[in-house]
Amino acid sequence: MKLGQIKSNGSVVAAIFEDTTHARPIPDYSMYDLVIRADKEGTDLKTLAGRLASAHIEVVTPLIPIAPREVWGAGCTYEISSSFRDAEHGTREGFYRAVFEGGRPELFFKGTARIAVGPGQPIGIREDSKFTAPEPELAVLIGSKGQIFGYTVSNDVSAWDIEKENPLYLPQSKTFTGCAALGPVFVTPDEIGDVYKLEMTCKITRGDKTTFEGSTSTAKLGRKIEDIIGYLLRSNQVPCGTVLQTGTGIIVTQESALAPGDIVTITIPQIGTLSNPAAMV
Ligand code: DO4
Ligand code: MG
Repeated sequence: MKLGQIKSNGSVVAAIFEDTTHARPIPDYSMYDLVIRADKEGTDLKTLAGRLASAHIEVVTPLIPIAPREVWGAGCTYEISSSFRDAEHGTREGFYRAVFEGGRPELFFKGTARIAVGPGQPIGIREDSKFTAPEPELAVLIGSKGQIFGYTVSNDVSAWDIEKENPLYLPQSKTFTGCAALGPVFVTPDEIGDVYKLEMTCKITRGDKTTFEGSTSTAKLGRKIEDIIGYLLRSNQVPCGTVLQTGTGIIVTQESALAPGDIVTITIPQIGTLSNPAAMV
């Protein structure tokens, strides 16, 4: 099942998507309300949504699929992310590789719903960054016990030049207005298939010019998603409705540093396409 949020009768409500532009609203429930109820009752999200959804189908535009309580990022989960950073940042040799290979994953806090945007909404370029990059990532929506409610496409927008200046600046490179894009929908675990066999593509366009094209597969993800969630939850009771971005396997070039008006389009065919314009924040 594909679940997200739409505007229906003037309110933002959860909805079951039949295809990219048609959905059945779930009146009186936001996506957050829905997962909170599924979490409390221990109900399967798909069964609950199916029970509460209207029979009628509306023509819709997908909004951000949840107002996330928290957004977290995992880093250096793909070899290319750690080797790029070791080469680029001139850090002690193997600094990032040690994280890719280590038992403990890199985890960082992106923010709350305040910093998150949905399909079509602007992602941020910091005014003090000259190299802000999209990081296309598979993301998971989790409950209070770390159970996975769904998978979505995400963008861990990052100011790479600030991170490069000094790794201790990582929080500033990762957290700012519009630093996390999510959507268009969550796909429930029963429908996603093998999460370690998802192809992902990213394209950046500037007017009619393509400034970057790249792809990866979650087959290259160096960790099990459940293990990353396990570390996230260690002595850290993240709330139901938290989104975890699982790391990037696509590294853009310096020439494709985001400029205002660029459009970043990320696709995972089993989930959909997330497209966002970039804007100064
Ligand atoms: O270590 C820096 C951040 C890494 C990251 O965000 C990623 O690999 O996706
Ligand atoms: Mg990332």
